[in-house]
Amino acid sequence: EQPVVLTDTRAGVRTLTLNRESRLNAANDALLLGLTEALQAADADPEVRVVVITGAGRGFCAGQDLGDVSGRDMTFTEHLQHTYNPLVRTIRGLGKPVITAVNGVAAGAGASLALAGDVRLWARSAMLTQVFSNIALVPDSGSTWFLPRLVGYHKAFELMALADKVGADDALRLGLCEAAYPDETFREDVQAYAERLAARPANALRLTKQALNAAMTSSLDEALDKEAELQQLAGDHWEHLEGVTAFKEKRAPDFMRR
Ligand code: T3D
Repeated sequence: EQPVVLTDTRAGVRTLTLNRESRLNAANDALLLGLTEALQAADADPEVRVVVITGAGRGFCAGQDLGDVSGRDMTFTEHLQHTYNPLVRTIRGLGKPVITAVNGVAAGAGASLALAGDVRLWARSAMLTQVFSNIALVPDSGSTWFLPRLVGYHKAFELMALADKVGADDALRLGLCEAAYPDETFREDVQAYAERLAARPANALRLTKQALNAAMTSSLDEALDKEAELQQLAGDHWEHLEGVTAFKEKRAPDFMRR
């Protein structure tokens, strides 16, 4: 049987592909726990500089597999705390950039996953829908946190209440993705973007991610203190010396050397 999360590494880019194609990669526990584990493994692997999460086939992720809910031996609260919440925390806490490469429909918790990446790249035919209210649930897996910060309270409420489908043009306009690429070249375009990111200074990006995530819930005062603390860690790293030396020598910096 095929694994529910496929792993591939090329040029410092680890691609994790959700692999339940016939169900638009709807999430069962094996997929959620497997993805979290694969992210942790990518974090620990020095060969990996950037992680991409994408879906096999025509879907990105259709959210919770609705075939798996009834007869479950966990409450909703327990289930979220056991599966989705550690996944979202792992993405945001990962010391490496995570790209969510939204190749197709992202629904429910799949929409939350699409929003959780540090960089969100869409195929033109991708679509996001906050389907939770279709089955009379509340948005979870971080959507109540991510979406209003991106589109404001009122648009978030509308998208959640009506479960409207957001296509690539609207996603670009609303700030739900950084770029939308033609379906035909999507996988190569994502790899090229990821390789650009992989060539950037890994330590500085790790600290930048840490600073931004802290600032999302902090005051300006706290953010200034955090910047001052993390700048020391960046400034003491060889990458900084390489960047400054390259600038003075009028050459491109090499942040990928060991
Ligand atoms: O702890 C907890 O459990 C709470 C957590 C909740 C988190 C959530 O994510 S709640 C939301 C769960 N997701 C949904 O409600 C989405 C249900 N799916 C849809 O609304 C539609 O399938 C889509 C809008 C995503 C896509 O529509 P479309 O027309 O492109 O495709 P389709 O024909 O509906 O789906 C294709 C197949 O995938 C189909 O199977 P079939 O008929 O070919 O055998 C469909 O049943 C299956 N599928 C799609 N989504 C799910 C699914 N199977 C199981 N679970 C799904 N979520």
